[in-house]
Amino acid sequence: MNYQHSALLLVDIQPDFMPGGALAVEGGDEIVEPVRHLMNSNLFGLLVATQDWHPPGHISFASSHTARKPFETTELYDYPQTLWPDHCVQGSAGAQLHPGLPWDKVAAIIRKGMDPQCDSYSGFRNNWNINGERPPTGLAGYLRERGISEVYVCGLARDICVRWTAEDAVDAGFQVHFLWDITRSVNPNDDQALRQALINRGVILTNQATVSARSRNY
Ligand code: VGL
Ligand code: ZN
Repeated sequence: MNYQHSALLLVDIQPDFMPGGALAVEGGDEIVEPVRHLMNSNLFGLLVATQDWHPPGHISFASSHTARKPFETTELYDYPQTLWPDHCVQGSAGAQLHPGLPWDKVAAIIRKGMDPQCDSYSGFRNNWNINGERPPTGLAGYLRERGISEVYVCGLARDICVRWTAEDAVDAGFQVHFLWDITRSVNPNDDQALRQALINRGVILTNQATVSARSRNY
C-alpha cells in the first residue's frame, strides 16, 4: 500500500440508506464509527465521497411506474432495472451526507443519479442510458490526475453502489480494495456469491482493521 497513491472512496453514506431511512440497509449504521476512524487516519492520499442525488420522479423509483412496487425488477433500455422506493431525493434530509462524519476531509463529492431517465450506481459511470451508453462521471480522470493508482471502497450498499463502483474502478485500471466489513448489503443472502464475483473481477477483499493496523511509512 502506497498511501500517497491510495484514495478512500466513501459511497453513498446517507440517512436514506440507514435503518429507518427510505431505502434502509440492515446494519448500515454500524459502518459509521469505523468509517470515521479511517477518515480521521492518515492512511490515504485522498478521500472522495459519492452522494446518491435523484430528482423527484426519478426513473428508478417504483412510484414513477404504473402498478409497480418497490424491489420489483423491470427492463430499462434492454438492461434489468430494480425499482426502488423513492430515496435520496435532491435536497431532502435523507439525501444529505451522514451528519456524523467529517466530510470537510473529502476532496470531492460526486453526486450521481441526477439524470431523470437513467440510474447511476457507480461513482465512475452512469448505468446504461437510452443510447446504451454508460457516460463517465469524470472520477477516474480526477483520481489519475492526482496520482491515485489504488482505491479503497466502503459505504452503502455493498451489493449495489459499492459493488458497481469497485468493478468500474477495476475497469478504469485502478487496483481495488473492498473494505468488506464497512459495507452492508440490501440482499445479504447473496453475499457469498458477491464475494466470489468480486474476487473473480480482480477486486481485493480486505477489512477496516487490517488497513488501520498498517503504520504509515513516510
Ligand atoms: C443505491 C439503490 C439505489 C446504493 C442507490 O447506494 O447502493 N442502491 N440507489
Ligand atoms: Zn439511488
